[in-house]
Amino acid sequence: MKFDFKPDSRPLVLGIVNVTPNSFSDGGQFFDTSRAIDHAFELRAEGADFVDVGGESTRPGAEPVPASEELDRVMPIIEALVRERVPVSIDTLKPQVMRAAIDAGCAIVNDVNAFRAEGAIEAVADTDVGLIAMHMQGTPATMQANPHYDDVVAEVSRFLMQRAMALEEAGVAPERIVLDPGFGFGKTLEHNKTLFRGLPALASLGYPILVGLSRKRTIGEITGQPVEERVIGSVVAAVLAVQNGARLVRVHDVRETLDALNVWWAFKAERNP
Ligand code: HH2
Repeated sequence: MKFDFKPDSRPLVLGIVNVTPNSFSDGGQFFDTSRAIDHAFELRAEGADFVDVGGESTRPGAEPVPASEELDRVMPIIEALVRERVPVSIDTLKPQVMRAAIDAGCAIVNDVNAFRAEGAIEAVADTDVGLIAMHMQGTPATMQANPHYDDVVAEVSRFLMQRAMALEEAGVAPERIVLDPGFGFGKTLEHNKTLFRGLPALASLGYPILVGLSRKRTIGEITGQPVEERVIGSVVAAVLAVQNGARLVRVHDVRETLDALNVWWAFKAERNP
C-alpha cells in the first residue's frame, strides 16, 4: 500500500489507534490487541484514509518504552490491517520499529521526532513509504516544562525545512515528505494559537502539512471541556486547519471529522469532483 499524495485531492484523514496504556485521549481504551484491531477497522470503515498505529505514548511527561515492548504492541495490529489492505501509518520514533513496520507493509512512517534518532533516516530513506516529520521542542518527558520561542512560526518552519533537507539529502523524494508543526509538543496555548495562524506560511514551504489537534489539551483549554467532550472543538480545528492550508489531519473522531471536511470540500471550490 503506497503513499500516493495527490496535491489536488481532498484533505486526507489519519485515524488514530493508540495501543498504549497511558495515551492522553484514549488512554488504555484500545490497549488490548483485539480491541485495537476492531477499532482500527471501525476507523477505516468510517472513511479514514490511513490508520495511524502508535505503541508509545508521547503525552507530556510520558516515559519511553523499550523497542521490544513497542513492537509487541503494534505489530499484530499492523499485520492484521495490512492483511485486509488497510493503509497503515506507524507512529514511532524508533528506527527498529520503523523497519519492522515497513517490512510488514506500512505505507507511512509518522515520526514525532522528525527522524532525528540515530539510524532513523537510514531506516526509511531507501524505501517508498510516506514520511511525516513533526516539530517538537524538548522530549515528551520534559517538553511542557517551560517551552520558549522568540518567533514560533519562524523557528518551527526553519526546523521543518532542515529536516526535509536532511531527508532529501539521504535520497528521499520530496513527494514522500509531509511536515507537521507538532501542536502541543513543547508549546503553550499561545504558541499553538500563533502557529495555527501561521499555517499558511508553513504550507508555503512546499510540502503537504499535517495538523494533529484532535482532543488535545489546547482544545480543552479553549473550550473548558474534558477530553471526552472535545469532539466538536477538534472537528472545528480540523476544518480551520485545512482552510489555512493543512492537507492532512490526524484525528480520533474520523466520522465526525470527515462529515465536516466533506461539507467544507463540497462548498469550497468549483474544481471539486
Ligand atoms: N500527536 C500525538 C501523537 N502523534 N503525530 C503527528 N504527526 N502529529 C501529532 O500532532 C501527534 C502525533 C499525540 O496525540 P495522541 O496520539 O492522541 O496521544 P498519545 O501521544 O498520548 O498517544
